Parts: sequence; structure tokens; C-alpha cells
Amino acid sequence: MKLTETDFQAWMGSVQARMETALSRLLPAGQVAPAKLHEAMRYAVLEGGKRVRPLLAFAAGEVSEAPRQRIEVAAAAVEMIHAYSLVHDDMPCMDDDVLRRGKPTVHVEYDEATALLVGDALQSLAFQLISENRLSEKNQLEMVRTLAIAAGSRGMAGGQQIDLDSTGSALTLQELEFMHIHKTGALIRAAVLLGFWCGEKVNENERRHLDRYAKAVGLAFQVVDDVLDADASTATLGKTAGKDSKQGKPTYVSVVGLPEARRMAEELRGQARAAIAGLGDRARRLAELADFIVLRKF
Ligand code: GRG
Repeated sequence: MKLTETDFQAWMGSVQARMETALSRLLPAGQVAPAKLHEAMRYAVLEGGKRVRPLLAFAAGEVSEAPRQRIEVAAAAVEMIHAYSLVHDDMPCMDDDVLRRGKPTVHVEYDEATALLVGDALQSLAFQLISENRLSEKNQLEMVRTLAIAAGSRGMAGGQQIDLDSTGSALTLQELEFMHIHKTGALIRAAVLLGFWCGEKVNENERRHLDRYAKAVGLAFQVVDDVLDADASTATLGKTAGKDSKQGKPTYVSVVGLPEARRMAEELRGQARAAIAGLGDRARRLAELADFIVLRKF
């Protein structure tokens, strides 16, 4: 039986396709010197991933009626930071993994030094993109600042440090949450806020609602990631499954157990939806994305 594509799936497919084209255009061509680095950057970013952060940026842009040409640049910048984090996370000095997005990781396909440079160069390119394109009359500097904080020691990089230090030790639920708010949640929040700020119809009250939504969705994303790591196969995930427990990493599943982790994800989905309930139909895609993030199987 052929399943009918829902309106949400069609929207998601169109954003994903648009992002593939935008990312390909915004990355240096593979033939441009230094060709090895540029090819490896393209390998790390293109043809892979769910593009959850760009989807969130596009959905948040609908709330402020942001032009899509602006959102795609902001979303590309966030996705490049995300891709850099995956490349570095997979390196032998961190998680030491050989499979990502169904392909050999960058240090396996190329080499370690190139993987390091791919991450460095993607991070720089992200900031180049959001500073040199005209993304907003009022909020451009705030966008640069928000992305910088989200990626840095008070965001993703800091969360990664806590993650590395916590391997083999028991964390409380509160400590685990603190780690994930930084490691995963900060960039998800940045994706939502940057998408929103690409529009001119922005107000502080709506930003606060989106912020609450982003925090709930960011945590939900991680809880579900932990559930899938314990529950899904490597083939389905396109990355090594079951690795967290093998490496002795504290996860929501190890700290509260699988049924409670599933219940928490469901509760966070409710919190995310409640945070934007007052925004009406402009927030429809955000609500659908909260469902997608919690109910996904990969
Ligand atoms: C190296 C500074 C630095 C940070 C790394 C994000 C991160 C921090 C590491 C990734 C490791 C990991 C499995 C984190 C859990 C949540 C997560 C970010 C999963 C991967 O994101 P998805 O599912 O990946 O959006 P795709 O491939 O779909 O883009």
C-alpha cells in the first residue's frame, strides 16, 4: 500500500531540498584550492542528516513572516556549526566513531588533520555567512552573538566538555539536563531564534514563547536521541547504535530508565506545544516539528 504524503511531510521535503541547494551554493566548490579541504567540507555537510535545525529555523521564520532567502542563509550557518560539531565529535580524541549519516566519518574518509580543519573552516564560514548577508534590519548583530554563545564554551563546546568529563561517572538527572541544555539544546535554540529574527515582525513577547518552545524541543531531542541509541539499529540511525552505554556515558535511559525517558519526551512535547499555542496558525510548523522530533524513529 502506498502511504499518502501529509502536508507536513511535503513541507519538510521542500525545506530539506531547498537547504541542500543552498548549502551546496554557500560552500566553496570542491575544485577551488585547497581542493582537499573544500571537498571534505562538502562531504561533511551535503547529502545527509535530517536538517532538523534548518527545519526549526524555517518554521520559526513563519512566525515573523521572514523572507525565505534570508532564513536559508541563517539556517545554513546553524547547519554548518552542527556539521562541524559532528565531525569533531567523531574524531579519535573524542567519541572515536567511524560511521555518520550512513557514511564513513570525515577522519576515516580523509584524515584526522583534515577533519580538524573541516570543523574549523565550517565554523568560520557560518559566521562569515550571517555577517555578510543582509539578514535583518534590527537583529543581525544579535544573531551573530546568539550563534557565537550557542556554539561556544557557554553552549555546545561547553556541553561537550561536560560530556567528555562525565564518561564513566554517574550523573544526577539535573546534571544530565545541564549538560544537554548546553551540548544539544543551545544550537537548537539558536536555530529557532535566528529563523525568527530573519523576519521584521518580531516582538519580545513572541520571542519569549519561542524561547520556551526551543528549550523544551532541545531537551526532547536529546531524550529521544538517547532512547533511539538504546532502542534502534545502526542501519536505521546511520550511526553506531548502543554506543553510549558501551562507552559508559550517562544518558536519560541510564539515569531514569527507558519507560521514564519515553514519558519525559512526551511531557516535553506537550510543553513545547503549550509554549506556542497562543501564536496560532503561524506556529503550526513548529508544533508539527515538536511531534516529528519526539515521534521520529531515526
Ligand atoms: C565537538 C564542540 C563539539 C561538540 C559536539 C553535538 C555534539 C557536540 C556531538 C554530537 C554527538 C551526539 C550524538 C549528540 C547527541 C544529539 C545530536 C546532536 C545528535 C545528532 O544530531 P542529528 O540527529 O543529526 O540532528 P543529523 O545527522 O540528522 O544532522
